[in-house]
Amino acid sequence: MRQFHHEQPAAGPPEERLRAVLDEIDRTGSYRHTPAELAYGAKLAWRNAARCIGRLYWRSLVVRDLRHLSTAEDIAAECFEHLRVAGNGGRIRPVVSVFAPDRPGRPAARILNQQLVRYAGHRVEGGAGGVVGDPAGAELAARARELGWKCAEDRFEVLPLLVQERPGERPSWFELPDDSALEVPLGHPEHAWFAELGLRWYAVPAISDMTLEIGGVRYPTAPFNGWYMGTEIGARNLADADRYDMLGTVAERLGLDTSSDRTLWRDRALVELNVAVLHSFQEAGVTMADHHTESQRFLKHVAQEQRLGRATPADWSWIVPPVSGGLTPVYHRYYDPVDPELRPAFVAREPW
Ligand code: HEM
Ligand code: NRG
Repeated sequence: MRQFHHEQPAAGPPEERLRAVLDEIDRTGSYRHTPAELAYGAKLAWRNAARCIGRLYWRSLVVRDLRHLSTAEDIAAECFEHLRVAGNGGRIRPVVSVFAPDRPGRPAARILNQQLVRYAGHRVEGGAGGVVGDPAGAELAARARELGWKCAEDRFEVLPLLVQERPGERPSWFELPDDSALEVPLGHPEHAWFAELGLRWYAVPAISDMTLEIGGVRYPTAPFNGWYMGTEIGARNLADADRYDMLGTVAERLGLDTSSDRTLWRDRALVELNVAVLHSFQEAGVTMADHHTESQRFLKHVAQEQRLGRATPADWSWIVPPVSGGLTPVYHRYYDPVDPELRPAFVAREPW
């Protein structure tokens, strides 16, 4: 509360509001943020996110105040609207949708998905004992199937949204409407065969499994999104051996010598995969940052904050991109130390 009043001088001195908050806590065990406190708190939680390279634009976060909604149906409907507002036809806007908070003795509903849009994974019997689709979406797909979801077992099948209103209760599931999950088919600017691989990815990374904590109030249902940095898809989601594991296939189509690690066939395939991701999002008119640009923006943010007399805690191992680390300026320095107690923050959600 003091930080809000300090950074937003128009709100006046904090004392009167602090007294009212303490009084409300005495009477009810908690307190309600004003819309301005909620909006600023959410922006501060982004500014404080030590693992996030995208923080330059923290002031522009669109905060949707949906605290009056707590049923699974209402939450699902507004999550789909979140994706439309954020997707914005490709010009992606950073958005957070804040639903009802936990109250004393009365936890709020939770979204069980890691992200609002994610692909299902299906374990296939026999053979290599592998997974069709995204292994990171296998657990949720299994849960959705138990609840009656029928899946086509495609490689890129968008998972339904699972919302649980109370601990131990059967979650409700909701198929995403077609117009809510914008997707981009992947092709390569020079290799026509790349499109035949049938790869695609969704436009909006919207994390839905973190709790937004502001001034001691916990909002466990507060999905947020920005835009993708290409490497998240090209160097991790499609490349990791425990995700889509595409490097072998890409190297083979490129005709690379895969007989030894020393030919750097993985590295060469990785670059072309990342070229394809950036090229395809651009062609589709969907916002995406490359790791060089986003690194420069981040250091601009650090410098700007320093001029304002503020630290920018950052976790080097998350900030440095997973390809070409040393080519980006974020690699060549250290950052202010991370304090896990810093608030407001997006925190990993504890199981209930
Ligand atoms: C993490 C980029 C917007 C909060 C990350 C990561 C990247 C990134 C690359 C690391 C992810 C990983 O390695 O898996 C961006 C970009 C944005 C953006 C390019 C464009 C605007 C946002 C927004 C918020 C946010 C709007 C919240 C309001 C976070 C948090 C993490 C994170 C909390 C850590 C997630 C975790 O611990 O798993 N971001 N971000 N980011 N970002 Fe951002
Ligand atoms: N690496 C994850 C997404 C993590 C958050 N990244 C963002 N966040 N860009 C993935 O799906 O690849 N964001 O809010 O923009």
